[in-house]
Amino acid sequence: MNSGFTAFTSVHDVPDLAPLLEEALRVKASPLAWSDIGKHKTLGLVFFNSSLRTRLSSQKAAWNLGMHTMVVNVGTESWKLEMHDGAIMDSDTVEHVKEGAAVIGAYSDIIGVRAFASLTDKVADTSEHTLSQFQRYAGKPIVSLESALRHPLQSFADLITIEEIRRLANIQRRPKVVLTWAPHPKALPQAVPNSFAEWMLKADVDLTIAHPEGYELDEAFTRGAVLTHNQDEALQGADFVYAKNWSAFLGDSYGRVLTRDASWTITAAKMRLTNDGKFMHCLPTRRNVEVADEVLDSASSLVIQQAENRVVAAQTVLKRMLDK
Ligand code: SN0
Repeated sequence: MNSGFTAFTSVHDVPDLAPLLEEALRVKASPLAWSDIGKHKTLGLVFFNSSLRTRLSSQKAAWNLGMHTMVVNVGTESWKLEMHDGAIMDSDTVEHVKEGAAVIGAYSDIIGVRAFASLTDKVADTSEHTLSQFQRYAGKPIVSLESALRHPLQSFADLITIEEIRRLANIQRRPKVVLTWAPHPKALPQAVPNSFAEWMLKADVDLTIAHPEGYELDEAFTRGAVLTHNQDEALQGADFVYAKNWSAFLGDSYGRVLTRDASWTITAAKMRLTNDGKFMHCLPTRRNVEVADEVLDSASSLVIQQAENRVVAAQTVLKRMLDK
């Protein structure tokens, strides 16, 4: 028996991971087996930030279920939304989220929202301000398409990918999964690593997180993982290497780039430290900064499979919401 979702914004919305994972594998095996359940329903997709995989995979997932989709890019092709209650709107924001979200809600049965961390306003970011304003005012179930703190559809797709490889390689023990910080020219959010950690810590794997000093994530997401500043040590025996850049989280360093240390780039030599490990990244990635061509272009890279599984993850979540 499925338990339907009324929201999907974190792993905490999932009562039990194992049946969800099984359901995803069924969806992947027969993507068009439920092509009627979304008939005459509309998925509204709201983007405050750029997207390639999320934008396309959410639409594809909805179409596989018979749903219609509407996409709006806030600020560039819709009015710039005011997010703060009580604001005096005499500047550049044109429409308040109270109306904006309610209108999108009136046109949609389910709403996906992408709203990255600002990386400048830590209070707003850690309270998931944009996502929660949508939850408050849209009046319809919300799916996170990456919020300030999390990217649950990505983490779910990552879990599906790991499970597929685990079965294929017939790994009976708990696989060793290493999440490693990698260098990047820009300050990026912590959402992907937070979320990946949160999902892996609930899954049947052992998680190690490696990052340079100063890049500690919020321990609410990482408690229970092995934490280290030594990447080489972390990579020993790894079955999966998940590389991702993030900016600093702690204290006054919030949102800052503290180092671009190239010795943290994932190279073929680094991969040789692993247990014939597979390379993972959520994409987009900066080639030869986060990860060397030789790794991305090798047979050990799972990045395209992860991206394919974004459709499966989104479709499984939408299916559960429609089942409700
Ligand atoms: C986003 C992030 O959260 O890190 C989305 C990842 C799914 N990534 C970026 O914004 C990359 C931007 C860049 O310039 O490389």
